[in-house]
Amino acid sequence: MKKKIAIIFGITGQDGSYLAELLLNKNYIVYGIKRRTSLIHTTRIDHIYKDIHLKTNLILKYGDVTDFSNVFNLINEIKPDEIYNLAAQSNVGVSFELPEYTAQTDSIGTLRILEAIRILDKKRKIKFYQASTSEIFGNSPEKPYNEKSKFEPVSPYGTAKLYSYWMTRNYRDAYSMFASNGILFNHESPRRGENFISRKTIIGIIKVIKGQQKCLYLGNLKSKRDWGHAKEFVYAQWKILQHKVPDDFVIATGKNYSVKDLINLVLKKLNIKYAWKKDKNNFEYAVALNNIGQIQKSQIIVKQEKRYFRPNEVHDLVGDNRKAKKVLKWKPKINFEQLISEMINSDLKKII
Ligand code: NAP
Ligand code: F7E
Repeated sequence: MKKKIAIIFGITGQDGSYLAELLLNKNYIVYGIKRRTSLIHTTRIDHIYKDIHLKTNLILKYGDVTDFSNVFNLINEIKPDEIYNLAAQSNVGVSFELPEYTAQTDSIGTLRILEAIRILDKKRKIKFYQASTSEIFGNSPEKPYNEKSKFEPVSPYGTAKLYSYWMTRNYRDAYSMFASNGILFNHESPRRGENFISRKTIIGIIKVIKGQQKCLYLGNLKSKRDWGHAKEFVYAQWKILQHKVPDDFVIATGKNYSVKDLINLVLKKLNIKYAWKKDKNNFEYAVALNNIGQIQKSQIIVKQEKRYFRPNEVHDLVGDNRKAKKVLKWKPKINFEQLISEMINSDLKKII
């Protein structure tokens, strides 16, 4: 049987690496699109990458979704069965500092891929997956969020992703393209970027124990997120493209926790006794109640710091995954505590 060919835009990212593993296991030929960077950063996929000179099912190509001729030529040359658009400036906080670049990548980047497919694939054979996000719901009032909930994004990232969400639907309706959105809620793993809250907290607290940093500085502790495991969430991405018709799906666990719950769990798992206090500006901080590792009793180990607050915040995200469960037969199995334990164990091995 002819092997399926997939393009992954964003293969060097957290999801791209898990998706590449999944597709290779399913006997796909995978073309991974990576950006040119001054240092090679393929660490998340090095374990599956083989010498290009040998016969391999994983081929890496340079590409950037801000360059239409590049996107067009790649799709024209590779002639894929499936395209996964995971490429994005994916950090919500950073999107306030880089709003235009975020739009170029997260909005117009998607449009470039859709346009290339529209022009090249007259027979409408290519299936397109768009990495949409719970950030498009923003602070919309009715929770848990489902496929019919109102969109009210509150960041340049959420707004840019909403444009891509609608363009994916518009191209599906206008040109009969197989174009689907996965509206994914937060998902983490040992491969999560180091400046997202889960990984930042875990790495930060381990470093405080080892004496490599004095304190972990964070922003808003009150916001709540619906955190799942990236490995399970990329399986949903693949399932969305295997469904008989193109459609949009919320992918979430259905349970949410606050940032403070996350910190409490990490501190507990690392056997640190602590107490939360407030300073005169009402900023919270956690003080150690025991000596452990390099931490001295009474040391401030976690502290809120103004610079890590965002100009606007999504307060409370929780998803309703019933459609994905029913239609795709997708169901998350790994719970929040198991996810955080796996991440802690992985970073304990890395930080010596
Ligand atoms: P990630 O780790 O930040 O990976 C993003 C990928 O996009 C990286 O490979 C990155 O390359 C690439 N990229 C960035 N700008 C690009 C450009 N201009 N051209 C081509 N590639 C570019 O993100 P992730 O967590 O894997 O998420 C995957 C996708 O799902 C993203 O679109 C994200 O917005 C979306 N999403 C994520 C979550 C989540 O909780 N993880 C939830 C909902 C939606 P470099 O390695 O060179 O930076
Ligand atoms: O923040 C708060 C922050 O950056 C979670 C991306 O994958 O999921 C992710 O976006 C919460 C927010 O993820 C710090 O204010 C406090 O309330 O881990 P995060 P995010 O913004 O939810 C969605 C679904 C995506 O689509 C995105 O691509 O934690 N927080 N203090 C902090 N967050 C960070 N990063 N750093 C702090 O110091």
